[in-house]
Amino acid sequence: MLELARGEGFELVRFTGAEPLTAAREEALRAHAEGRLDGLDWMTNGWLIRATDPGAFLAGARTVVLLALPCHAPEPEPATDGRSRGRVARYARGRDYHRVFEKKLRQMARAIRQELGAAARPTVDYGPLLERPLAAASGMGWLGKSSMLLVPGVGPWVLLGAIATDLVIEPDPQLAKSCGSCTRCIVACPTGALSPEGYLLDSRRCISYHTIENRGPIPRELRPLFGDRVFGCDDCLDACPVGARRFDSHPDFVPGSIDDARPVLADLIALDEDAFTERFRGRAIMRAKRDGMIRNACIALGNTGTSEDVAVLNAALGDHAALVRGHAAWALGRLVRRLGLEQDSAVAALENAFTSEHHTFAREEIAVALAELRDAPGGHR
Ligand code: B12
Ligand code: SF4
Ligand code: SF4
Repeated sequence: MLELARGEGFELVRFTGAEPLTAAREEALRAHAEGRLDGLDWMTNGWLIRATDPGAFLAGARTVVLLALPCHAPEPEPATDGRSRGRVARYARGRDYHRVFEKKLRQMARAIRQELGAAARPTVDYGPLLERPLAAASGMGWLGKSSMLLVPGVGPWVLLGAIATDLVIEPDPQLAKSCGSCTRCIVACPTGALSPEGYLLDSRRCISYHTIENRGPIPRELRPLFGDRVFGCDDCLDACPVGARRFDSHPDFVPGSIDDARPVLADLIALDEDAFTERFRGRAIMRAKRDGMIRNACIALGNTGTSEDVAVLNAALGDHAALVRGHAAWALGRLVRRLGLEQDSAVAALENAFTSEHHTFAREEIAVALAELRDAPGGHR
């Protein structure tokens, strides 16, 4: 099995038994009951129960093979063009890891069936299998206070896949490691999404959840905390002292250019549906969909843009998606107030947009943006 895995380029491989993960199940059901998984609608109690039982994933399963690929590529050289740029989480800067894993796992599973005559079922991410507690049970790493699996020598910078099989393979021992008194990830989280003692993540406050999974409006009070992030968030990973970067990133996760890691926000906002698909085909960013990604770009411009970006947000007020128009209104108000820019033209643009706006959400956002501009120092009442 190790040879098969190595043949597919997996250096990190561990085995665990296929018994139900009772402690993880209890924790996951508690997370669900307390609303910490709100918005992840497919994660029903039934899904979580199946996802903590490898035997439900593959009838007769005896072993789960855990496989990891490192995803910590160095930051590309900073751009010198002075344009406002967003930030994409490291795991999403290269090829879509689902595709990278799928090909390798499918080939491994086929070899297990054909060469070893055993049953095998692979998965990456979408499950139903909770990969972090399984990987912790296999001794691949331990569960950190950031809720990430931390792997000695690599820290949280790994992506996981798994294959359940009915082969009996000696399980690897769990690691006797913990975070100790460290709390860096909890302190670093911009939105307080991690519980004060750590280990518990609240999706409702997590930038990663909102920028990737949330299809609707971003809660207004969270938007200023997003900074320049347009897809995912790495703050609790970046803060983690574990990992001496022993493994280089898998080459497929290395960004091809600065635009893969730090896209120009105005360019994102200009993408229509076809151009979005053209640009992000084969990339994890497709998950956010065009409207979600442009929404994120508007927020990032509001938080970090310059006076040159006012025109970009003015144009976004006329976007075909109400989700984008509403966030563009918020972002325009925030940009103008943050930079102390002359407000009359922004007020005029918002008033103009309001007269032709019929969508409730977008109307409300324009009205709030106008009210905040009028209340701001130098604003007109
Ligand atoms: C849904 C999901 C998310 C949701 C998180 C929802 C949530 N509240 O946890 C969102 C969209 C926010 C998200 C964000 C991210 N994700 Co994600 N995500 C998943 C997914 C699909 C399911 C994880 C999940 O929510 N399970 C339910 C929760 C309750 O359980 P859990 O976290 O899996 O396991 C916990 C419990 O079982 C508990 N537990 C287990 N045993 C015990 C015992 C005791 C006693 C106790 C107290 C607790 C306990 O501890 C575990 C950790 O908290 C997995 C893939 C998969 N199929 O597992 C990827 C996955 C976890 N994500 C991954 C990644 C890379 C990320 C991001 C880094 C992406 C980014 N850069 O933006 C962030 C990191 C955020 C963070 N700090 O965790 C990787 C993690 C790799 C790793 N090294 O850990 C995974 C494994 C995907 C993959 N195939 O590689 N993600
Ligand atoms: S991904 Fe970002 S927002 Fe989510 S828990 Fe980590 S630091 Fe907090
Ligand atoms: S930052 Fe510290 S507490 Fe958080 S996961 Fe890493 S080692 Fe654990």
